[in-house]
Amino acid sequence: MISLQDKVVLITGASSGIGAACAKVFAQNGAKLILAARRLERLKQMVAELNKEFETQVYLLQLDVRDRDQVESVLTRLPDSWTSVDILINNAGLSRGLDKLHEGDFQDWAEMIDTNVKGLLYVTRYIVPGMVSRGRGHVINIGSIAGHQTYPGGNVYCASKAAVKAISEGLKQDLLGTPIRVSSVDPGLVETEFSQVRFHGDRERAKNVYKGLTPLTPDDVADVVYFCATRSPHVNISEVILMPTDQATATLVHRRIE
Ligand code: NDP
Ligand code: 8X3
Repeated sequence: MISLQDKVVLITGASSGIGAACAKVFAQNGAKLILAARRLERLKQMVAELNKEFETQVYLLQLDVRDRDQVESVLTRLPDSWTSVDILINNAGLSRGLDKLHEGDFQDWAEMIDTNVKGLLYVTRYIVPGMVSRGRGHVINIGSIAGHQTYPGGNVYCASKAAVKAISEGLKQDLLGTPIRVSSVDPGLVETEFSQVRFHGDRERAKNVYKGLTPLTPDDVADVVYFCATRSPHVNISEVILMPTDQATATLVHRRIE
């Protein structure tokens, strides 16, 4: 097992859900954290919480991963003690809407493609060269079961996660011969703010997504991310699909009547 002590871990989308849970597990294990998201206030609250429990060194980045100039500017101007990113967790992402493709909203499509695909590419493009020159590093992308199976109304979100799958595979191929590892952690239903974001703030509709089943928690996913990050250097966990026991496929779930 690899120790995470003093490893520099950059987590995008750290202000909520899976990203926030990853921050906690990596803090618990002595890593130094660069936490990025658009909502800086949320990140500051998280640091206050983390500091109650752990003596974590944290550097915060207010960052919209869709903005390539901003990504370049913040990632190429990291303070000296934060430039050597050991682990990049590309987690920032979202779904918008569940409309049929032919009725879809252009703005929703743009947000998903710009965040889940282009944003992930931008961050990767600015971080991986340093990993290559230092001869160490690990990129962990948060994909989804939606990248493996398409579901009605999932169209563009599923396409964006299928793109993440292809990018993870392509990156690994392009880094072959270096010690850099690439993993994709691909969950099924996880209860976070994800569905509230998908349904543009409709909390009732969001709650119904998880009704009658026991979804994964963000901590369940963070646990798998941690597992990937701590294997021996010669072991690359390429892809992990994890789903709630109550879920068999992207569309087949077991709901108990409440
Ligand atoms: P949350 O909505 O709880 O968290 C999403 C995070 O992404 C937030 O921290 C948000 O921060 C950040 N984010 C969104 N857009 C941007 C942006 N443009 N720039 C920077 N950060 C951004 O959802 P989850 O924790 O569930 O989602 C995390 C990842 O997990 C996503 O990639 C999602 O697709 C994936 N996933 C989720 C599943 C689920 O069922 N919940 C299942 C499978 C995969 P902020 O708004 O502050 O910028
Ligand atoms: C999130 C899981 O099934 O809602 O990626 O698309 S799903």
